[in-house]
Amino acid sequence: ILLHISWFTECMAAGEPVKIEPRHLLEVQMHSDVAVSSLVATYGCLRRTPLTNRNHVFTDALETLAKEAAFCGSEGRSLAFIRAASVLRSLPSTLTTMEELSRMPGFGEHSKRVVQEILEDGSSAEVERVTQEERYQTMKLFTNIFGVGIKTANKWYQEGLRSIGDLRNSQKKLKLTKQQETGLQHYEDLTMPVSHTEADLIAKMVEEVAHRFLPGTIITLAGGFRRGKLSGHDVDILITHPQEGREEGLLSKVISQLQSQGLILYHSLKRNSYYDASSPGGKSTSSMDHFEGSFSIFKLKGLSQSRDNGARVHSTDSGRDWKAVRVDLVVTPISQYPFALLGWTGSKHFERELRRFSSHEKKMVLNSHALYDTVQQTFLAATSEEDIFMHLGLEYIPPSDRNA
Ligand code: DCT
Ligand code: MG
Repeated sequence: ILLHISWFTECMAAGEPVKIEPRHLLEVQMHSDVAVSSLVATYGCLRRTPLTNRNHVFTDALETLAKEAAFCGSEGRSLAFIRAASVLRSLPSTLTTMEELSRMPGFGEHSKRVVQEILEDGSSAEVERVTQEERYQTMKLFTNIFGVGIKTANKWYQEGLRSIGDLRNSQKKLKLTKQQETGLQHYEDLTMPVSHTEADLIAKMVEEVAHRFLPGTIITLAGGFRRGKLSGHDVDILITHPQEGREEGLLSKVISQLQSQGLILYHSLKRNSYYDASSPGGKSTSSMDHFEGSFSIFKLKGLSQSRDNGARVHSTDSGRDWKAVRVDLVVTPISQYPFALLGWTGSKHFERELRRFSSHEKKMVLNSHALYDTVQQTFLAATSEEDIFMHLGLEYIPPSDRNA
Protein backbone atom coordinates (compact mmCIF):
# COMPACT_ATOMS: atom_id res chain seq x y z
CA ILE A 1 0.00 0.00 0.00
CA LEU A 2 2.81 2.33 0.82
CA LEU A 3 4.69 1.69 -2.39
CA HIS A 4 3.84 4.69 -4.55
CA ILE A 5 4.35 6.82 -1.57
CA SER A 6 5.48 10.07 -3.05
CA TRP A 7 2.26 10.00 -5.05
CA PHE A 8 0.38 8.85 -1.96
CA THR A 9 1.75 11.61 0.26
CA GLU A 10 1.12 14.18 -2.46
CA CYS A 11 -2.54 13.14 -2.55
CA MET A 12 -2.70 13.36 1.23
CA ALA A 13 -1.09 16.79 1.25
CA ALA A 14 -3.49 18.00 -1.41
CA GLY A 15 -6.43 16.49 0.49
CA GLU A 16 -7.26 14.29 -2.50
CA PRO A 17 -8.74 10.82 -2.02
CA VAL A 18 -6.16 8.06 -2.38
CA LYS A 19 -7.31 5.31 -4.69
CA ILE A 20 -5.33 2.11 -4.28
CA GLU A 21 -5.55 -0.11 -7.32
CA PRO A 22 -4.87 -3.87 -7.39
CA ARG A 23 -1.70 -3.32 -9.45
CA HIS A 24 -0.20 -1.26 -6.65
CA LEU A 25 -0.69 -4.14 -4.22
CA LEU A 26 0.79 -6.54 -6.73
CA GLU A 27 3.85 -4.37 -7.07
CA VAL A 28 4.35 -4.35 -3.31
CA GLN A 29 4.69 -8.12 -3.48
CA MET A 30 7.00 -7.98 -6.47
CA HIS A 31 9.54 -5.53 -5.11
CA SER A 32 10.99 -7.33 -2.15
CA ASP A 33 13.42 -4.44 -1.69
CA VAL A 34 10.64 -2.03 -0.84
CA ALA A 35 10.19 -1.84 2.87
CA VAL A 36 6.46 -1.66 3.54
CA SER A 37 7.12 0.17 6.79
CA SER A 38 9.03 2.82 4.87
CA LEU A 39 7.38 6.05 3.81
CA VAL A 40 9.38 6.35 0.60
CA ALA A 41 10.13 3.80 -2.12
CA THR A 42 13.70 2.54 -2.04
CA TYR A 43 14.53 2.96 -5.70
CA GLY A 44 14.72 6.48 -7.12
CA CYS A 45 12.85 5.29 -10.22
CA LEU A 46 9.83 4.32 -8.11
CA ARG A 47 9.52 7.84 -6.74
CA ARG A 48 8.26 10.99 -8.35
CA THR A 49 10.81 13.75 -7.95
CA PRO A 50 9.67 17.11 -9.30
CA LEU A 51 12.03 20.06 -9.74
CA THR A 52 10.76 21.80 -6.63
CA ASN A 53 12.99 20.70 -3.82
CA ARG A 54 11.63 21.55 -0.37
CA ASN A 55 14.66 20.16 1.40
CA HIS A 56 17.49 22.22 -0.10
CA VAL A 57 19.10 22.86 3.23
CA PHE A 58 19.63 19.11 3.73
CA THR A 59 20.28 18.07 0.12
CA ASP A 60 22.89 20.82 -0.42
CA ALA A 61 24.77 19.61 2.66
CA LEU A 62 24.59 15.94 1.69
CA GLU A 63 25.63 16.73 -1.88
CA THR A 64 28.65 18.65 -0.61
CA LEU A 65 29.72 15.57 1.33
CA ALA A 66 29.05 13.42 -1.76
CA LYS A 67 31.34 15.64 -3.79
CA GLU A 68 34.02 15.62 -1.12
CA ALA A 69 33.88 11.80 -0.94
CA ALA A 70 34.21 11.58 -4.73
CA PHE A 71 37.21 13.94 -4.60
CA CYS A 72 38.80 11.46 -2.16
CA GLY A 73 38.10 8.56 -4.52
CA SER A 74 35.41 7.07 -2.24
CA GLU A 75 32.73 6.35 -4.83
CA GLY A 76 30.68 4.16 -2.49
CA ARG A 77 30.57 6.78 0.24
CA SER A 78 29.72 9.43 -2.33
CA LEU A 79 26.81 7.37 -3.64
CA ALA A 80 25.47 6.86 -0.10
CA PHE A 81 25.17 10.66 0.33
CA ILE A 82 23.65 11.03 -3.16
CA ARG A 83 21.04 8.36 -2.33
CA ALA A 84 20.11 10.05 0.93
CA ALA A 85 19.84 13.46 -0.76
CA SER A 86 17.68 11.99 -3.52
CA VAL A 87 15.17 10.60 -1.00
CA LEU A 88 14.78 14.05 0.61
CA ARG A 89 14.51 15.68 -2.80
CA SER A 90 11.38 13.61 -3.54
CA LEU A 91 9.50 14.67 -0.40
CA PRO A 92 6.46 16.90 -0.94
CA SER A 93 7.24 18.85 2.24
CA THR A 94 10.19 19.99 4.33
CA LEU A 95 11.54 17.48 6.80
CA THR A 96 11.01 18.65 10.37
CA THR A 97 11.79 15.73 12.69
CA MET A 98 14.18 12.81 12.97
CA GLU A 99 11.18 10.61 13.49
CA GLU A 100 10.12 11.24 9.88
CA LEU A 101 13.61 10.38 8.73
CA SER A 102 13.55 7.03 10.52
CA ARG A 103 10.85 5.86 8.11
CA MET A 104 12.94 6.65 5.04
CA PRO A 105 15.16 4.23 3.15
CA GLY A 106 18.80 4.70 2.26
CA PHE A 107 19.96 6.70 5.27
CA GLY A 108 23.24 5.56 6.76
CA GLU A 109 24.43 6.76 10.16
CA HIS A 110 26.57 9.52 8.67
CA SER A 111 23.76 11.03 6.57
CA LYS A 112 21.41 10.81 9.57
CA ARG A 113 23.93 12.64 11.73
CA VAL A 114 24.21 15.45 9.19
CA VAL A 115 20.44 15.86 8.95
CA GLN A 116 20.07 15.78 12.73
CA GLU A 117 22.71 18.47 13.17
CA ILE A 118 20.95 20.70 10.64
CA LEU A 119 17.58 20.11 12.31
CA GLU A 120 19.06 21.06 15.67
CA ASP A 121 21.57 23.80 14.82
CA GLY A 122 20.53 24.99 11.36
CA SER A 123 23.80 23.81 9.80
CA SER A 124 26.33 20.99 9.89
CA ALA A 125 29.77 21.75 11.30
CA GLU A 126 31.32 19.06 9.13
CA VAL A 127 29.83 20.50 5.94
CA GLU A 128 30.90 24.02 6.94
CA ARG A 129 34.44 22.76 7.51
CA VAL A 130 34.56 20.92 4.15
CA THR A 131 33.34 23.93 2.18
CA GLN A 132 36.07 26.07 3.81
CA GLU A 133 38.83 23.62 2.93
CA GLU A 134 41.28 24.78 0.31
CA ARG A 135 41.50 21.32 -1.24
CA TYR A 136 37.72 21.01 -1.60
CA GLN A 137 37.42 24.47 -3.12
CA THR A 138 40.27 23.87 -5.57
CA MET A 139 39.02 20.43 -6.60
CA LYS A 140 35.55 21.87 -7.20
CA LEU A 141 37.02 24.67 -9.29
CA PHE A 142 39.28 22.42 -11.38
CA THR A 143 36.76 19.61 -11.98
CA ASN A 144 34.40 22.25 -13.36
CA ILE A 145 36.76 22.73 -16.30
CA PHE A 146 35.64 20.94 -19.46
CA GLY A 147 37.83 17.83 -19.86
CA VAL A 148 39.23 17.80 -16.32
CA GLY A 149 38.46 14.84 -14.06
CA ILE A 150 39.24 14.15 -10.41
CA LYS A 151 42.66 12.61 -11.11
CA THR A 152 43.95 15.58 -13.09
CA ALA A 153 42.46 18.10 -10.66
CA ASN A 154 44.14 16.33 -7.77
CA LYS A 155 47.48 16.24 -9.58
CA TRP A 156 47.32 19.99 -10.16
CA TYR A 157 46.34 20.59 -6.56
CA GLN A 158 49.32 18.51 -5.36
CA GLU A 159 51.56 20.59 -7.62
CA GLY A 160 50.45 23.69 -5.73
CA LEU A 161 48.07 25.13 -8.34
CA ARG A 162 45.01 26.81 -6.84
CA SER A 163 43.21 29.02 -9.34
CA ILE A 164 42.21 29.32 -12.98
CA GLY A 165 44.86 32.06 -13.23
CA ASP A 166 47.49 29.62 -11.91
CA LEU A 167 46.53 27.10 -14.60
CA ARG A 168 46.60 29.70 -17.34
CA ASN A 169 50.04 30.89 -16.21
CA SER A 170 51.47 27.36 -16.18
CA GLN A 171 49.62 26.21 -19.29
CA LYS A 172 52.81 25.40 -21.24
CA LYS A 173 54.22 22.95 -18.74
CA LEU A 174 50.86 21.32 -17.88
CA LYS A 175 50.61 19.44 -21.20
CA LEU A 176 46.87 19.96 -21.52
CA THR A 177 44.74 17.90 -23.89
CA LYS A 178 43.01 19.84 -26.65
CA GLN A 179 39.75 19.50 -24.70
CA GLN A 180 41.26 20.90 -21.49
CA GLU A 181 42.95 23.70 -23.38
CA THR A 182 39.59 24.76 -24.83
CA GLY A 183 37.91 24.25 -21.47
CA LEU A 184 40.38 26.56 -19.82
CA GLN A 185 40.21 29.12 -22.60
CA HIS A 186 36.41 29.39 -22.34
CA TYR A 187 36.17 28.72 -18.60
CA GLU A 188 34.10 31.82 -17.74
CA ASP A 189 31.53 31.19 -20.48
CA LEU A 190 31.27 27.48 -19.80
CA THR A 191 30.59 27.91 -16.10
CA MET A 192 27.84 30.44 -16.82
CA PRO A 193 24.45 28.63 -16.83
CA VAL A 194 22.93 27.86 -20.23
CA SER A 195 19.36 29.16 -20.36
CA HIS A 196 16.41 27.32 -21.88
CA THR A 197 16.21 30.04 -24.55
CA GLU A 198 19.83 29.44 -25.49
CA ALA A 199 19.32 25.67 -25.56
CA ASP A 200 16.30 26.11 -27.86
CA LEU A 201 18.34 28.34 -30.16
CA ILE A 202 21.08 25.75 -30.43
CA ALA A 203 18.58 22.94 -31.06
CA LYS A 204 17.01 25.08 -33.83
CA MET A 205 20.43 25.75 -35.33
CA VAL A 206 21.22 22.02 -35.43
CA GLU A 207 17.77 21.21 -36.81
CA GLU A 208 18.03 23.75 -39.59
CA VAL A 209 21.40 22.38 -40.78
CA ALA A 210 20.33 18.72 -40.35
CA HIS A 211 17.21 19.32 -42.48
CA ARG A 212 19.37 20.70 -45.27
CA PHE A 213 21.12 17.34 -45.53
CA LEU A 214 18.33 15.06 -44.41
CA PRO A 215 14.73 16.32 -44.37
CA GLY A 216 12.61 14.67 -41.70
CA THR A 217 15.43 14.48 -39.16
CA ILE A 218 14.06 14.59 -35.61
CA ILE A 219 15.91 16.76 -33.09
CA THR A 220 15.09 16.42 -29.38
CA LEU A 221 16.33 18.48 -26.47
CA ALA A 222 17.10 15.97 -23.71
CA GLY A 223 18.99 16.25 -20.39
CA GLY A 224 17.87 18.64 -17.67
CA PHE A 225 15.87 20.87 -20.04
CA ARG A 226 13.55 17.97 -20.87
CA ARG A 227 12.98 17.55 -17.13
CA GLY A 228 11.85 21.16 -16.92
CA LYS A 229 15.04 22.80 -15.68
CA LEU A 230 15.31 26.46 -16.63
CA SER A 231 19.08 26.32 -16.97
CA GLY A 232 21.82 23.73 -17.24
CA HIS A 233 25.54 23.28 -17.72
CA ASP A 234 25.20 22.05 -21.30
CA VAL A 235 22.76 21.28 -24.11
CA ASP A 236 22.01 17.59 -24.76
CA ILE A 237 20.55 16.92 -28.19
CA LEU A 238 19.33 13.65 -29.68
CA ILE A 239 19.21 13.23 -33.44
CA THR A 240 17.28 10.50 -35.25
CA HIS A 241 15.37 9.85 -38.48
CA PRO A 242 12.08 7.93 -38.96
CA GLN A 243 13.78 5.68 -41.53
CA GLU A 244 16.33 3.47 -39.80
CA GLY A 245 19.82 3.91 -41.24
CA ARG A 246 19.22 7.27 -42.93
CA GLU A 247 20.83 9.01 -39.94
CA GLU A 248 24.23 7.41 -40.56
CA GLY A 249 26.89 9.90 -41.57
CA LEU A 250 24.64 12.87 -40.88
CA LEU A 251 26.52 14.18 -37.87
CA SER A 252 29.85 14.80 -39.60
CA LYS A 253 28.03 16.77 -42.32
CA VAL A 254 26.19 18.87 -39.73
CA ILE A 255 29.37 19.59 -37.79
CA SER A 256 31.34 20.43 -40.96
CA GLN A 257 28.62 22.85 -42.06
CA LEU A 258 28.47 24.57 -38.67
CA GLN A 259 32.25 24.67 -38.61
CA SER A 260 32.39 26.39 -41.99
CA GLN A 261 30.02 29.02 -40.57
CA GLY A 262 32.47 29.55 -37.70
CA LEU A 263 30.01 28.27 -35.11
CA ILE A 264 32.09 25.47 -33.60
CA LEU A 265 34.88 26.29 -31.14
CA TYR A 266 35.68 22.67 -30.34
CA HIS A 267 34.37 19.27 -31.26
CA SER A 268 35.31 15.67 -30.81
CA LEU A 269 33.44 13.29 -33.08
CA LYS A 270 32.81 9.74 -31.99
CA ARG A 271 31.73 7.20 -34.62
CA ASN A 272 29.00 4.72 -33.70
CA SER A 273 30.25 1.42 -32.33
CA TYR A 274 27.05 -0.48 -31.62
CA TYR A 275 27.84 -3.13 -34.22
CA ASP A 276 31.18 -3.96 -32.61
CA ALA A 277 29.88 -3.50 -29.07
CA SER A 278 29.88 -6.33 -26.57
CA SER A 279 26.47 -7.89 -25.95
CA PRO A 280 24.00 -5.65 -24.12
CA GLY A 281 23.58 -8.66 -21.86
CA GLY A 282 27.12 -8.03 -20.65
CA LYS A 283 28.17 -6.22 -17.54
CA SER A 284 28.51 -2.71 -18.89
CA THR A 285 26.28 -0.21 -17.14
CA SER A 286 27.43 2.72 -19.18
CA SER A 287 24.42 4.56 -20.55
CA MET A 288 25.98 6.24 -23.54
CA ASP A 289 28.71 4.12 -25.02
CA HIS A 290 28.08 3.27 -28.60
CA PHE A 291 26.26 6.05 -30.41
CA GLU A 292 27.76 8.30 -33.00
CA GLY A 293 28.15 11.56 -31.15
CA SER A 294 29.96 14.81 -30.68
CA PHE A 295 31.14 16.57 -27.55
CA SER A 296 31.31 20.14 -28.72
CA ILE A 297 31.57 23.75 -27.78
CA PHE A 298 29.35 25.97 -29.91
CA LYS A 299 29.82 29.65 -30.53
CA LEU A 300 26.35 31.01 -29.87
CA LYS A 301 25.98 34.35 -31.58
CA GLY A 302 23.67 37.35 -31.62
CA LEU A 303 22.35 37.35 -28.08
CA SER A 304 23.81 40.54 -26.71
CA GLN A 305 20.52 42.12 -25.67
CA SER A 306 18.68 39.09 -24.39
CA ARG A 307 18.25 38.07 -20.83
CA ASP A 308 16.68 34.92 -19.55
CA ASN A 309 15.86 34.10 -15.94
CA GLY A 310 18.44 36.48 -14.68
CA ALA A 311 21.30 34.72 -16.44
CA ARG A 312 23.18 36.87 -18.92
CA VAL A 313 23.19 35.07 -22.20
CA HIS A 314 26.39 36.54 -23.52
CA SER A 315 29.88 36.70 -22.17
CA THR A 316 30.99 39.42 -19.82
CA ASP A 317 33.83 40.36 -22.18
CA SER A 318 33.28 43.85 -23.53
CA GLY A 319 31.92 44.06 -27.03
CA ARG A 320 31.47 40.33 -27.46
CA ASP A 321 28.09 39.25 -28.81
CA TRP A 322 28.69 35.53 -28.55
CA LYS A 323 29.01 32.93 -25.84
CA ALA A 324 30.73 29.55 -25.74
CA VAL A 325 28.22 26.78 -24.91
CA ARG A 326 28.82 23.07 -24.28
CA VAL A 327 26.73 20.89 -26.56
CA ASP A 328 26.46 17.09 -26.68
CA LEU A 329 25.01 15.72 -29.90
CA VAL A 330 23.99 12.07 -30.03
CA VAL A 331 22.79 10.26 -33.13
CA THR A 332 20.55 7.25 -32.67
CA PRO A 333 18.79 4.84 -35.06
CA ILE A 334 15.03 5.15 -34.59
CA SER A 335 14.76 1.58 -33.19
CA GLN A 336 16.98 2.62 -30.26
CA TYR A 337 15.56 6.12 -29.88
CA PRO A 338 13.24 5.43 -26.88
CA PHE A 339 16.16 3.93 -24.96
CA ALA A 340 18.45 6.82 -25.87
CA LEU A 341 15.75 9.33 -24.92
CA LEU A 342 15.21 7.66 -21.55
CA GLY A 343 18.97 7.39 -20.95
CA TRP A 344 19.75 10.98 -21.92
CA THR A 345 16.86 12.61 -20.08
CA GLY A 346 18.32 11.81 -16.66
CA SER A 347 18.68 12.77 -13.98
CA LYS A 348 21.96 10.95 -13.60
CA HIS A 349 20.72 9.41 -10.34
CA PHE A 350 17.33 8.49 -11.81
CA GLU A 351 19.18 6.63 -14.61
CA ARG A 352 21.45 4.91 -12.10
CA GLU A 353 18.42 3.78 -10.13
CA LEU A 354 16.56 2.56 -13.23
CA ARG A 355 19.54 0.42 -14.16
CA ARG A 356 19.90 -0.87 -10.58
CA PHE A 357 16.18 -1.70 -10.42
CA SER A 358 16.34 -3.44 -13.82
CA SER A 359 19.22 -5.69 -12.87
CA HIS A 360 18.41 -6.38 -9.20
CA GLU A 361 14.65 -6.72 -9.41
CA LYS A 362 14.05 -7.81 -12.98
CA LYS A 363 17.27 -9.50 -14.08
CA MET A 364 17.29 -7.18 -17.07
CA VAL A 365 20.04 -5.00 -18.48
CA LEU A 366 19.00 -1.49 -19.44
CA ASN A 367 21.20 0.99 -21.26
CA SER A 368 20.73 3.75 -23.81
CA HIS A 369 20.48 1.21 -26.64
CA ALA A 370 18.27 -1.61 -25.45
CA LEU A 371 16.57 -3.57 -22.68
CA TYR A 372 17.73 -7.18 -22.40
CA ASP A 373 16.00 -9.87 -20.39
CA THR A 374 18.78 -12.15 -19.12
CA VAL A 375 16.36 -14.88 -18.04
CA GLN A 376 14.43 -15.08 -21.31
CA GLN A 377 17.61 -14.10 -23.21
CA THR A 378 15.65 -11.71 -25.39
CA PHE A 379 15.71 -8.02 -26.25
CA LEU A 380 12.49 -6.20 -25.40
CA ALA A 381 11.50 -3.80 -28.15
CA ALA A 382 10.04 -0.37 -27.42
CA THR A 383 8.56 2.41 -29.51
CA SER A 384 8.23 4.82 -26.60
CA GLU A 385 9.57 5.47 -23.10
CA GLU A 386 6.21 4.22 -21.78
CA ASP A 387 6.94 0.80 -23.35
CA ILE A 388 10.22 0.57 -21.42
CA PHE A 389 8.58 1.39 -18.07
CA MET A 390 5.90 -1.20 -18.90
CA HIS A 391 8.49 -3.93 -19.66
CA LEU A 392 10.04 -3.16 -16.28
CA GLY A 393 6.66 -3.33 -14.54
CA LEU A 394 7.03 0.28 -13.44
CA GLU A 395 4.51 3.06 -13.32
CA TYR A 396 5.41 5.61 -16.00
CA ILE A 397 7.26 8.59 -14.56
CA PRO A 398 7.17 11.68 -16.81
CA PRO A 399 10.45 13.58 -17.38
CA SER A 400 9.37 16.41 -15.05
CA ASP A 401 9.26 13.89 -12.17
CA ARG A 402 12.65 12.34 -12.88
CA ASN A 403 14.70 14.94 -10.98
CA ALA A 404 15.91 12.30 -8.52
N1 DCT B 1 23.83 10.65 -17.80
C1 DCT B 1 23.91 9.40 -17.18
N2 DCT B 1 25.05 9.05 -16.54
C2 DCT B 1 26.09 9.90 -16.47
C3 DCT B 1 26.02 11.17 -17.08
C4 DCT B 1 24.85 11.52 -17.74
O1 DCT B 1 22.98 8.62 -17.23
N3 DCT B 1 27.19 9.52 -15.83
C5 DCT B 1 22.60 11.01 -18.52
C6 DCT B 1 21.58 11.59 -17.59
C7 DCT B 1 21.47 13.02 -17.99
C8 DCT B 1 22.04 13.10 -19.38
O2 DCT B 1 22.88 11.98 -19.51
C9 DCT B 1 22.76 14.37 -19.64
O3 DCT B 1 23.84 14.55 -18.73
P1 DCT B 1 24.15 15.96 -18.08
O4 DCT B 1 24.12 17.02 -19.10
O5 DCT B 1 25.41 15.79 -17.30
O6 DCT B 1 22.98 16.10 -17.04
P2 DCT B 1 21.79 17.16 -16.98
O7 DCT B 1 20.78 16.54 -16.10
O8 DCT B 1 21.40 17.57 -18.34
O9 DCT B 1 22.46 18.35 -16.18
P3 DCT B 1 22.64 19.87 -16.65
O10 DCT B 1 21.28 20.48 -16.58
O11 DCT B 1 23.58 20.49 -15.67
O12 DCT B 1 23.20 19.84 -18.02
MG1 MG C 1 22.73 18.53 -19.66
